Amino acid sequence: MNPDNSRRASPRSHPRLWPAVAGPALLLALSSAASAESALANVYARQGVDMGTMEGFPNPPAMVRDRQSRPAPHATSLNGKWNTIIDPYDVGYVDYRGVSQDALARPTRGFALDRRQQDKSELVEYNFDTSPTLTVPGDWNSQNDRLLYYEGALWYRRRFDAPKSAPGNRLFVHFGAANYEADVYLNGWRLGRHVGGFTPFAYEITGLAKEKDNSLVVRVNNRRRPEGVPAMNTDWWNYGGLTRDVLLVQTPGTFIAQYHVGLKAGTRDRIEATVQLDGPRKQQKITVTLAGLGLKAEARTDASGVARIEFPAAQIPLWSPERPALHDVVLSSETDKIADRIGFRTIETRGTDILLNDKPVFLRGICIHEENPMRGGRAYSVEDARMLLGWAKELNANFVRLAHYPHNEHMARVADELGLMVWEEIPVYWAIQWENADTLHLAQAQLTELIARDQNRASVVVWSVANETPITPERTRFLKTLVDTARSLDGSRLISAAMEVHGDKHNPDLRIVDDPFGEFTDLVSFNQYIGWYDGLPDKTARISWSIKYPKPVVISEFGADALQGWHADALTRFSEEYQEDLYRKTIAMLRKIPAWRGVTPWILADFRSPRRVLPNVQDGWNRKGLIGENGTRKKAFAVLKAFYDEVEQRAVRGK
Ligand code: GCB
Repeated sequence: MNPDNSRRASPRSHPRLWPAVAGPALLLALSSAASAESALANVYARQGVDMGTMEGFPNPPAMVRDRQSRPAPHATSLNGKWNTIIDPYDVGYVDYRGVSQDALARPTRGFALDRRQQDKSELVEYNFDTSPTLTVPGDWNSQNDRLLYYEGALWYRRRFDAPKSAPGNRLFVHFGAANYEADVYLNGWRLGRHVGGFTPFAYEITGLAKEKDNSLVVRVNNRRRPEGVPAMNTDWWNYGGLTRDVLLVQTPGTFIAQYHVGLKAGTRDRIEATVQLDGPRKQQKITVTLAGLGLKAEARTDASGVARIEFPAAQIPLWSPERPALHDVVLSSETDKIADRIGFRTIETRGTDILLNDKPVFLRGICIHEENPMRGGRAYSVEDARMLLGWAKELNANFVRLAHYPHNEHMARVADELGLMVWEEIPVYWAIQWENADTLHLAQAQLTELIARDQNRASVVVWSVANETPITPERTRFLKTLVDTARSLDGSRLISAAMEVHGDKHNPDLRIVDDPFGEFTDLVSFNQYIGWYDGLPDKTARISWSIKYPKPVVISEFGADALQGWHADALTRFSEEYQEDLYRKTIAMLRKIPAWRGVTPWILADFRSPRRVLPNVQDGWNRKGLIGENGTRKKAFAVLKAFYDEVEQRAVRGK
């Protein structure tokens, strides 16, 4: 495997910034007479890719902000119906000897060509025009019964006319996410491959796109693979497809490719902004304006297109769950302008406390999968985000853990608005090839892309690098590299991982947390299932804890399956009463941990998992939700809400 994302500029080249758009930019007007070939050659040259030898090393995706910061007319949606071909044998990609030519810059065969039969004698054994459609964004599994369990290649094709554009503008195709791997082609030219199912990527198509009837073809492959991130085994559905928005994004010739605006480290009254330009006019004047606060500052970008601007911002209303203050921020260069709404806050730990804006806070949390149980399938829209996070607010949560992979960008934006702190995570889950350098690069790429996307969201307070991983030196080395990556990109958030609890040979009621990786995290977070996988709920009363690190303890999971609407006594597995009793007893158990500073029970709503096969109870669903698949709250919902109300009241009373 060669995750091409790993070839992007080293995150260290821009500390606290983002992966750079590689190479010197070369401007190509849409209207220019440049041939597609030279246009593509120029795009590749910019990215240091040799077209002749690109097999296995497709070009790294470009970095361009999506619709959130570049609204219409700069962004045009390619959402909607796409023609699709299901391709379990990969016939659109490899020949009968198993050799692929499609990885070349100009494939000579295969579905990438989107060929239409020219005369009645020509043999063309596929036809996108007459193939069925799927809706984008959307996973394929929940759109067609035949695809419910499908894992393999599926081809998408969409034809479009290029948007009207001023001369000198550049054009990108931007994907919110494609699970798991995407090969992207425009008009028969290969743009590149992106690996990793939950983070955005974009390719430049300046000069390649025609005025009319462009053919955009994407081969998406969600086959699980041992060297992948995640790897073979997960407790969630492997939804495939173009699961998030697809957009055409137009930018000026030199544009703001990335930016970060936040409080300067260690201060409460200074703002620091970093801006990176991409394009030929690297040196420009940059202005940062927060009109609502009467603030404006200027600086010039250096020869690499980067400007750092720092300015005083006394008495700025800070962001918190109680008052989620967001401020209009406009960043302008001489050629470009971007608007965002940004909150300012601090998050840190002191001893065993978590401090938000210098005040101790208890994380009243809940875990969430990116799934809309009522519609079925992956959640992707702002409405989905409002529903899921609205349920969390109803629990009186102030914190959500977006498990187990980066969720869509709406989640953090809606959390910004609603006042929910967020834990974001990459799918380094259970068993990963800890000694495989490509696997590590892929995990780093996903982390880097996530941080690049969400670094301006005040709601995001935790980057988590793993879930339930085994204690071995190779694993610890792997995860330590991810911590270093996260800290080098963003020193303003807490780093964590959901670790595991271990037993003691001599004392069956002792639970130990002493994972050596805990040395490198800011929180001691661990999943524990006493009363479900480990004994019955009564056991919780006998447990004592040995937690090695004097850091804030955040329980990242506990829970029990309950089939919504099934009532029995509290010892009957899968009944609502069992789950309710377990929640009561677990909360009582956790109260005895002196450094306990937060919890995210597993989980907000029932979600699909192929591991969960018990007929009439699970039927392919993990039932640990506090809300059933039809949206009905289970009894344990009220138990957790009552606890959160109590914690909130105590905080208000200052106890
Ligand atoms: C865990 C995993 C989570 C599972 C959950 C369960 O520890 O982190 O992904 O879904 O347990 O339900 O067993």
